[in-house]
Amino acid sequence: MRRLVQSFAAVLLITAALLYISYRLNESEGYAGSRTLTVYNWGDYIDPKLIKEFEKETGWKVIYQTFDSNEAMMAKIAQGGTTFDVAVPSEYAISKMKEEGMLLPLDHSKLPNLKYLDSRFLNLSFDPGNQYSVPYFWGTVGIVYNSEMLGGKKLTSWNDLWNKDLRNQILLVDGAREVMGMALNSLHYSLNDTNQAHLLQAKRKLDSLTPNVKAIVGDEIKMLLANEEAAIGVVWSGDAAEIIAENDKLDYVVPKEGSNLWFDNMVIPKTAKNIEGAHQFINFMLDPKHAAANAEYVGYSTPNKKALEYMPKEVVKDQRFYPDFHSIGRLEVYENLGKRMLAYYNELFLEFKMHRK
Ligand code: SPD
Repeated sequence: MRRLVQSFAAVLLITAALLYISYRLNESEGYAGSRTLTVYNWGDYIDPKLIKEFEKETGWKVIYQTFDSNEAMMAKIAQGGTTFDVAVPSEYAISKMKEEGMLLPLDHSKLPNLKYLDSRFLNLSFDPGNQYSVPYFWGTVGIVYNSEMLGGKKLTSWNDLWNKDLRNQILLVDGAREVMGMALNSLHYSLNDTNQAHLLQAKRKLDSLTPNVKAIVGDEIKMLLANEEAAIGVVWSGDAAEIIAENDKLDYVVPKEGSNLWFDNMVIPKTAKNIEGAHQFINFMLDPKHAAANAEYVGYSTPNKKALEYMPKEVVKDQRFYPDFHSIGRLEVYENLGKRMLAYYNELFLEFKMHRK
């Protein structure tokens, strides 16, 4: 009898240990359980203090993972395995994720802080009625440059980048749409162009930029430019704002041929496990004080109108980062060009990256 009790206790102990190990594994892999909320966001795109504050306020434990492109984010969500409760795609990716049934509709009754958003960022064509997504940050793509390193020269155009004097001076953001868009705009084509001859022409033009390109990089682009490792960067506006805050010798311009106006919104993927927590997180980030703290920390432009009241005047009045985008006719929003065309843009961009090696 004693042996039986001992074996039973041993089995119980082993089962408990296995359950604990599996729980910890799931937790570290980001499988949302009943007490956890898994958030999938761009790198360097949140004030970490807000995550702590959210955990304290709601009791959810946040598992936070990052990505560096819409393509990587969509592939990871589609692949399953890890389930995410909140993600932050850009507009064309939202349109694609909707099309592919990857998103859950939002319950607006659980998002009372929606009222603080500027209506310019609501009801946009990629998500009418904001059924699936709510604004997080927005911005443009442009050129950040150090005019002192360029002998006092000012840049105004994409085509300035092809100047032979700029050998090894340019850092490019690692984004297929951004880099292909720059080449297309430099040729006065739309950054949503789907004409194969135009796309090949843009790719050839990119290849001819190679001698001037020092590197194609992710978030480290900010540190490299602020430390004057290169004179020029093709970047998202929020990164430019952060770089300029570190080194005021730099300036930011949206090139005269045209550029991209983008929107990153919060969504709940279809595979989410913690839908209640996901709504709480989204609503928390929409709180004006939280949105202001977040914008000040990451440097990107907030779509939260009320939040602007809590931010320094010189920040929100800076037309480089808070432009009246309706009056800038030359800005275009990326469209969802369909699976095959998006894959083609990626392929051309990858070939350009290979060409540099
Ligand atoms: N480091 C955070 C970068 C987020 C940029 N999102 C911009 C996407 C534009 N399509």
